Amino acid sequence: LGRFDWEDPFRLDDQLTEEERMLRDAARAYAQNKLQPRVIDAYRNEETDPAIFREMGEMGLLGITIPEEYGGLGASYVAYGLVAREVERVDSGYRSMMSVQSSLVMYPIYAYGSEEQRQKYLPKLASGEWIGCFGLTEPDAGSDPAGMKTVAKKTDQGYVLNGAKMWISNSPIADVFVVWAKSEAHGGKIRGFVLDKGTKGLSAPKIGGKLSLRASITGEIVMDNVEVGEDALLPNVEGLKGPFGCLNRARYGISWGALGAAEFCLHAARQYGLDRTQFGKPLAQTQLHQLKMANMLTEIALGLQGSLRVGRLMDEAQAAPEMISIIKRNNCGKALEIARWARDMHGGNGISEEYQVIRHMMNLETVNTYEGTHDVHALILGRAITGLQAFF
Ligand code: TGC
Ligand code: FAD
Repeated sequence: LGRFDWEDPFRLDDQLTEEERMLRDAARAYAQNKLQPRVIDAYRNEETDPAIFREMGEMGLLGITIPEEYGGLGASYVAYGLVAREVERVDSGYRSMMSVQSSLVMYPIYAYGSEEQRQKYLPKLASGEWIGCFGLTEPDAGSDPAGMKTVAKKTDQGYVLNGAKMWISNSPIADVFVVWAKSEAHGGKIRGFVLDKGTKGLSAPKIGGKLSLRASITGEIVMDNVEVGEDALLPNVEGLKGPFGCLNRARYGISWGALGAAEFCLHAARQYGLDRTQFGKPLAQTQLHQLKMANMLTEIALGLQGSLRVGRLMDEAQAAPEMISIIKRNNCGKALEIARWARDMHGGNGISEEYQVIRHMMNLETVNTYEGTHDVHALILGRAITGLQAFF
């Protein structure tokens, strides 16, 4: 008979390589020792510490799938997912900072950029000296990015960009802005541009008052006649497949990350149930408490196996976007449900910052929405199942 470990029900650990386990353990140590002690204050005060990027860079956690010659580790997508899980075990906002930098800024520069752009940006983004952001969403174009209004017009020296991006992670503290715009010189097709902080006409005001993801700063990107040279254009991609190529990777990482948050919630609910006595016995000895934990454990175990499978396929360049929609949608939706259960199982204490489950619950509302909402991923899958598209 095999052994059973409730903390690793399907023996995920056995399915990892030695390098993946080492990276996972390093990320866990960093997250628990350096991020966990500051998260409650950061969340309460809605403060993002830019030093976190430098720390993550030193640990090698930024752009870990990017080849070593550009400052990455050349690690597997499974390793990337494991890191996301450890960081999000502490807070979805910290994982957001890491995954935007890695999948949405370093990846497009690596995959679509010129050699000069790779050399200029990747090492400094990998070390965390520079912070990056990714501007796709606009005030009137969220789920439907094809409806974007940002335009790039050709000039003698390069391009002039006009438009506004909304809900952009990291933007108020960013040095590097990957933005997507309709380029008139390319028949109105969507093209990517890399903008540097300080360029005239470029600003990134903070969006305040978020009740979710408060440890990760979010802002707008305003482009008011931003003039850039030809060298700002990402030369090697055209159309929506540019930003979607990045989103595939970030969505995949989120599928692991959300389950890290869910695991925190299961562990917290278990401990609370063991410590708290009502009606003369620990809550953990009641059938309802156990049923909820069994449901949580089952969803987490199944979700992790799904992410691992898709990660292995990504490493073989065999993953389809629809596979990523399944795991992003499932794992975010289930993690949110698990966090809500955990909040409930903590009773009144569940609403206190001290017990942390409500922070995860609030964060997961964003995680379930960004990178394609729960329903948008259902429509992507519905289209694949029927061949009929129901978006419009
Ligand atoms: P559609 O006709 O489906 O496709 C247009 C072109 O794009 C290609 N494509 C993909 N390529 C690679 N990977 C994918 N996943 C792709 N999906 C589509 C497609 O082949 C086609 O190429 P071509 O060459 O034929 O032109 O486009 P549509 O306009 O009908 O798309 C509809 C829909 C709903 C699927 C899509 O727009 C969508 O996914 N919407 C959700 C938007 C979204 O996810 N936004 C995320 C913004 S970034 C963010 O949230 C960061 S938060 C990060 C953090 O803080 O952690
Ligand atoms: P909408 O598209 O207006 O959707 C509203 C509702 O309508 C949703 O329930 C949706 O599922 C539903 N809906 C939409 N279309 C359909 C349809 N055809 N059929 C049925 N239902 C539909 N974006 C970036 O580009 N970069 C970032 O770094 C970034 N970071 C973010 C950080 C935070 C904290 C948040 C909250 C968002 C971030 N986003 C970012 C934006 C995010 O990707 C969008 O919020 C998301 O794609 C949804 O777009 P929307 O908010 O415009 O909602």
